[in-house]
Amino acid sequence: MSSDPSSIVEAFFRAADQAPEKPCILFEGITISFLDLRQTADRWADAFRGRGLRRDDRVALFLENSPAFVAAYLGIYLAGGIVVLVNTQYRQVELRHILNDAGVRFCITDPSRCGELSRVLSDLPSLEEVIVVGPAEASSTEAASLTRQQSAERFLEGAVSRSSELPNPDSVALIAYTSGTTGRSKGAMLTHRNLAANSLAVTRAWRWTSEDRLLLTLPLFHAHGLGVGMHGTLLAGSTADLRRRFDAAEVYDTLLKGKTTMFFGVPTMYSRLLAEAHRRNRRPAPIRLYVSGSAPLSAATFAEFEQLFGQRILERYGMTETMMNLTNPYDGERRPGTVGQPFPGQEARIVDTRTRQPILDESPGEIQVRGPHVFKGYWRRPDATAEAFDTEGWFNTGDLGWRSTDGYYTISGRARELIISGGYNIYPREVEEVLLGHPGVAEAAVLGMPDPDFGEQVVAAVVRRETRDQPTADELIELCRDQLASFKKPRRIEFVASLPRNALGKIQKHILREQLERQA
Ligand code: MLC
Ligand code: AMP
Repeated sequence: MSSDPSSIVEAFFRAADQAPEKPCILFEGITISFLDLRQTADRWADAFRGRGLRRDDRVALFLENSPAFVAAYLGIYLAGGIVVLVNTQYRQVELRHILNDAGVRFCITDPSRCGELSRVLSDLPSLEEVIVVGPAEASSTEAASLTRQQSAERFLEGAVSRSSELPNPDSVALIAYTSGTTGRSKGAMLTHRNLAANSLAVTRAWRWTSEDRLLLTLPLFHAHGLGVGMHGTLLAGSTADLRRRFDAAEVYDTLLKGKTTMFFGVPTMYSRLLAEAHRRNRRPAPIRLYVSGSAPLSAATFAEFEQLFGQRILERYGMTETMMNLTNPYDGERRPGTVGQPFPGQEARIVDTRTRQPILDESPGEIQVRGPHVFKGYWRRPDATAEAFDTEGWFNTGDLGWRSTDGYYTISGRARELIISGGYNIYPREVEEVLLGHPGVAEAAVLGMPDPDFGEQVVAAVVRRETRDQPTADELIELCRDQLASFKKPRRIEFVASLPRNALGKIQKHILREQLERQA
């Protein structure tokens, strides 16, 4: 028996050697075999080497889902580079921070994102070249606003598919930005070994085989779509039916066709699939596995899904720094409201939030995790890295929860201020800073309130200055949309006379929450 692969690239090569002609990605009527993907990835690597990419240089993927995303992703690894993932909804504030903080040399993007990039290009001294993936005509018009750009076609011209060395397992593979509780978001560094170890644990736990066909509508720029969906596909040698984005009606139609064996989604996707089921009179036949994660799945959604789709969703819990941590069992009881137990080869425990000592089952505390999947630290942030780890290598997740006597973990809240809307994370501070940038805003506080579609929604309480041109709610929402990803904009803005503060002047968000609930 061969040893476990120590990188996703190695796992992918094994799968490609074993079944080169097997479909790896299905996308908009095109079938990409494992061999096709390997050859294109090799060409990306060759092109990067030809452009002088050095080991550990950072390359950003600011790109929609497509086979090119996956080929470029693997190509960067093969050329020895580090991938920086960028949410395609990010706008100037996030782009400026991430691309500069990571010191990105190359950025791969789509034509429709060139406009946003051109707004910040002059503030990105390390960025040498933007590579635009897409139809040549679209690329040339949209990209005209960018000076340092060329099309992917030109970039790959003359590049050949020569073999490359496998990545060093302990080198950083990926920088994924997360957790900006204080100040700006931090880059979590995951090594090739971290990614492979986690994907192995996931594929084993969920009995993923080369026979599976995953319907993949999650964005590839986050842990869920990439680390779970795409890595699992490459490692298991299975097939991903990849979509540009999630659309409930399309997903429903695909499920009706009966070829899908797995679907992974955030809870918003499941509640939209339920709404779709109510509009239809046919139900899809059960598939092998439905998985939910990235945000809490309500017991009501779990129950209704079981009733209408005849299946119990498997809920699991993960985060950018660690990929997947806890999972309900494949064979045993999938218990609603819980996230199950550690994946094979990984550990978890609950500690007291003050003493950081392990505590008894059924008592609430902070979840800590440990294992080969846990990241190496935050990029150029030794202070934050030191703070994130406890003694003996336990990582403090910042999530609160408890463990039942029979070993099931339940997440009960978060130790850090974080809003999760439709599976996307929003740090209140980031939105508050943009609001405070308006000359008519004296004070701002942002918090998450319940939302029927997204789980939580962004709500802002704003104290206006006594000026003549006082901003309206719409103007402030527009300001946020202009500076930040649109999903971070407040859905509701309440103008208040003052914010509740304690004796030390700190805003008391729990009191504010009660006020806003009364006003809603
Ligand atoms: C989109 N919009 C959102 C939103 N998604 N608003 C709040 N929260 C969200 N999650 C807004 C857009 O800004 C836009 O606003 C409008 O909705 C329509 O945009 P859209 O792109 O058409 O939205 P839609 O397709 O409906 O997107 C919903 C969604 C998407 C649920 C399909 O949000 C999504 O793919 N979420 C998955 C996120 C994910 O992969 N998370 C995993 C992170 S990893 P306007 O005003 O501009 O029109 C992680 C670790 C782990 O957490 O455990 O997995
Ligand atoms: P991110 O930083 O984007 O990786 O988001 C990770 C966070 O999402 C975790 O720290 C949790 O707070 C949350 N999360 C992920 N999965 C679940 C889940 N199944 N239930 C509740 N929260 C979850």
